[in-house]
Amino acid sequence: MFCNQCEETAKGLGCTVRGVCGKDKETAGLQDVLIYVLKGLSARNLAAMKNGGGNPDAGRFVGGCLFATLTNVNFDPARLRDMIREAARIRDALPASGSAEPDACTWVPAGPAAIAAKAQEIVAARDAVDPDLRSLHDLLIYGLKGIGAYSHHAAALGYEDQEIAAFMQEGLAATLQDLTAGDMVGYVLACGKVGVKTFALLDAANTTAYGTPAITTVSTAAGTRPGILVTGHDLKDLADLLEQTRGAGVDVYTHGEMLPAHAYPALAKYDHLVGNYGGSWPFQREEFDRFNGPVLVTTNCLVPPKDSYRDRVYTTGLVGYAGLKHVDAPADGKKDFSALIEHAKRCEPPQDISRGDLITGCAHAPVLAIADTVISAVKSGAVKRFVVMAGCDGRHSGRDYYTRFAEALPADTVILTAGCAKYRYNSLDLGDIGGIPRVLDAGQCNDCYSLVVIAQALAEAFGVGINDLPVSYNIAWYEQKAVLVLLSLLSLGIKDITLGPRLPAFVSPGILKVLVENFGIKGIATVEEDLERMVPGN
Ligand code: SF4
Ligand code: SF3
Repeated sequence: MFCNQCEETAKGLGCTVRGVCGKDKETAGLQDVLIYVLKGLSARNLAAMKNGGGNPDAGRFVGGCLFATLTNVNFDPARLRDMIREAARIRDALPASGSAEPDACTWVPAGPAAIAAKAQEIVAARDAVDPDLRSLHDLLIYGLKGIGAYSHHAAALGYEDQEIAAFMQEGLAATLQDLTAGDMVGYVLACGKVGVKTFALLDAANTTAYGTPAITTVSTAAGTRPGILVTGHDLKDLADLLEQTRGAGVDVYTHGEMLPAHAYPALAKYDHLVGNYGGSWPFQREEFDRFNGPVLVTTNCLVPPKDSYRDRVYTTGLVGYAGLKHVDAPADGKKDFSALIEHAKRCEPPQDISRGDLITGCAHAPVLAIADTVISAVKSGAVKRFVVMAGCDGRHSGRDYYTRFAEALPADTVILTAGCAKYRYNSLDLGDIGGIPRVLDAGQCNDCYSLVVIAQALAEAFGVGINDLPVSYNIAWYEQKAVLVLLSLLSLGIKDITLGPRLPAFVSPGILKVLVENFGIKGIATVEEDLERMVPGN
């Protein structure tokens, strides 16, 4: 196996024996083969669409499969094998696009041995590719995984966009062609642009379905009734579960990336949505243990469970792990959570691990509603600088850097955040500046879109370019959704982003040089050095 797609990749180079995330060799191979067949499917479908035919639903399928290969989503070989078979079936139902079709368009996943051999071949083929070109291929595929994930969330709420669906397929098919590095740079930048479009689509889907978020204080205390813990990013799963648990005598808690759900009126209206339990995904093994009740994992990040709570974990959607219970989506889309709810009733209430109240819901609408206050605070000098500290959390011990950085920020700075990175500092009690919370949490990682909307509105109000605002970027990444966030920020022309805790292993020295020269991307150094650079004269 070879996998280098996340920040925790072995030795900062690549996982070759077993993933640090827990992904084994077989699963890694199946994910590689799935991507390979998706490339062939995409090439065929694009050719068919050019001729007025094609499969209009293929984009949705491709997006879902890309999502399944994202870090910490699907560890289940049986499910991945089914996806490979289905991808080949969809591909083979499309007309062949000529005699010179690439192998990915025609290769047959005949059985486990053929798939394993293909997986080996895919890994070996990487070595033959120029390192810079390979780096661009990786960057594009990982950005596309982000698009696949976010477009899947939007699709769950009935929001789809043909341009986004077509781009996923164009990007996949591009990696089968003999393109130059220049051409691939074009695709990578286009991926960022389509990323912004995908974020906007998901924002529209979430706010239409669940209302405009409001700045909200969320309790982290444990109640006295049995509970269900919902983690991941899928708001629809939470909404459906809340509806099905009405009057059931159990409480529902959010975990990790589900925290911002409390800010949406159509979700907050349920009295039995009582609070947020625990922190970000890396701490789930301890937190799920102490929760005592069932846990519903709707998306990334799933960590291989401990035996002590394994029977209480339910996966759904694209999340998979052999041996865990899975809640399927039937054809009518109505998931049945009754087994999980009955399970909860038999459990003890959660142990209390509270860490004070948390503030969330500082999305573009509520923040722009107080734009006058924000603008006057900047003009008066009460707020000197904003620091965007969005992105992912992770297990890397060096991530305490983000806690120390947040603590060291001067009292006249405001942190703008989104994603699970915030758990490193959202319980620090950094106070407020004239009523503006010093940690403005826009929501999930996809709500980085809100931060962009806020920055654009500020730039317009001050009549300056986006890079001339008093805003610095100190982004933490872990998985491929964050790769898309980064590409999206670059596509908007945002410069001088600091990225940590380590730079991606898949960025070659040559491509890093391009990123540094054109965009001013830097890795983190020490808190003191970075503070001096990002908040000059602090
Ligand atoms: Fe390794 Fe990350 Fe890939 Fe898992 S997702 S195998 S930890 S690089
Ligand atoms: Fe987190 Fe997995 Fe990236 Fe959505 S839940 S930001 S790491």
